[in-house]
Amino acid sequence: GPARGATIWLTGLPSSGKTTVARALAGRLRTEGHRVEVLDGDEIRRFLSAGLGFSREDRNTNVQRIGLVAEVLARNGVFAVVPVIAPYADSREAVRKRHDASGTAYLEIHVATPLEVCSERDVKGLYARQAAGALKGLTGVDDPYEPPVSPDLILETQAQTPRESADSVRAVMAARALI
Ligand code: GGZ
Repeated sequence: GPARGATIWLTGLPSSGKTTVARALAGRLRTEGHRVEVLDGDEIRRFLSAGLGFSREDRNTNVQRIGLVAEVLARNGVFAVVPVIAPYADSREAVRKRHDASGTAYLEIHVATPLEVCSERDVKGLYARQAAGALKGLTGVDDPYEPPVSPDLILETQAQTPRESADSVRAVMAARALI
């Protein structure tokens, strides 16, 4: 039959390693011949979500837009890999429901790198800017992050290489007969 797609959502704090794991996973899946799209939050915010900020309402709008695109792709046989913070449980649940409604597979992966490790990495300098008072409402510091209650997988990226994390996600996909 036709290829079965899925959305693989990587939720977690800034600098938790979402994008790195997403790229490693996508590369691996492409090598195996699967169709893959990475919907990166940073890039989406420059186009599809241009003009949105970081209020609860704007983050939820952003997450619903990305969820819509991911579901369309996944329903059409693509693996949509989504490294987006998605800090609010209710908006992640709405995305899952959208997938359930069309019988499209959805995996929620919690990139559970501890805040201290994320702020130490500080890939984009956001934690430093928050500490200096130049940025307000940073997820996990002075803005909420609601951890997933029952994710399909929890990644401890401080104890794993990106490749190992990608392999763990792949194992869940295999267990669900997605690959
Ligand atoms: C969180 C922020 C913030 C605040 C800017 N809080 O690593 P980045 O820096 O380049 O990409 C991150 C991006 C987060 O967008 P998402 O679409 O993943 O977030 S959400 O799901 O909450 O809509 C981050 C940057 O925006 N950034 N200010 N205050 N991340």
